[in-house]
Amino acid sequence: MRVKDTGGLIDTVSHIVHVGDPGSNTPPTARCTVTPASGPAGTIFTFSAASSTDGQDAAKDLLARWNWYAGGWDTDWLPITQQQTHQFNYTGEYDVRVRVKDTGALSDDATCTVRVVDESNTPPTAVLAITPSSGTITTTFTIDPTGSHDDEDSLPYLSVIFDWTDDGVYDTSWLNASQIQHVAFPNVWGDITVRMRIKDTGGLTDESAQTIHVTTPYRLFLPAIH
Ligand SMILES: [Ca+2]
Ligand SMILES: [Ca+2]
Repeated sequence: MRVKDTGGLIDTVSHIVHVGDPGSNTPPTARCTVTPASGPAGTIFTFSAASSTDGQDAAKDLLARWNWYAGGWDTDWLPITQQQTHQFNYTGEYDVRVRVKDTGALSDDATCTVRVVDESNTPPTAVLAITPSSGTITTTFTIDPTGSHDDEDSLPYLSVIFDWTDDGVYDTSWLNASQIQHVAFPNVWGDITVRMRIKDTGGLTDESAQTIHVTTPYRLFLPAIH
């Protein structure tokens, strides 16, 4: 780097950087663990990257640096065996990032998610109303979650997710709890249990289910067996 002043006088400084062939070195595998995983504001979370591994270097030779929020790194390079503690002042979910570096300067990132909860928060109550309670495969059912309630959050701040056929797999994304859904069941009939999970802004949940009966509108004539 050369610096020139307004009188034209110059000074120069240089730094050598080494660009090496990684050869047979392979990057480490970063791992992040945290205890506890959640707590109220002010909780001291303890983070560790000590379970990170590398194909060439022993754990004592691996270095880690930490990032508590989005943005730049918050620590220098430290031994991975050195635990880190951090507190968060506001409720929410935080993705804490760690970068682990081996002696060959190859690196890997891992993330720990911690949840800072409002301890005074109480869970919502899920209320699911499906009408009609029985119909055919051409019936459009009205799925009404709006009887649900929460002591802290009003209805539009609550989210609901549905498992239409009670197979344990949710079939929607998180939807606004103030929205009424209209759903038909053209491919299944019999007793169908619709399951709904509701979530408040603090992440607390409740569940409700209702069983409806769906028949085919066609008369099925089964063969008689003699
Ligand atoms: Ca390596
Ligand atoms: Ca609540």
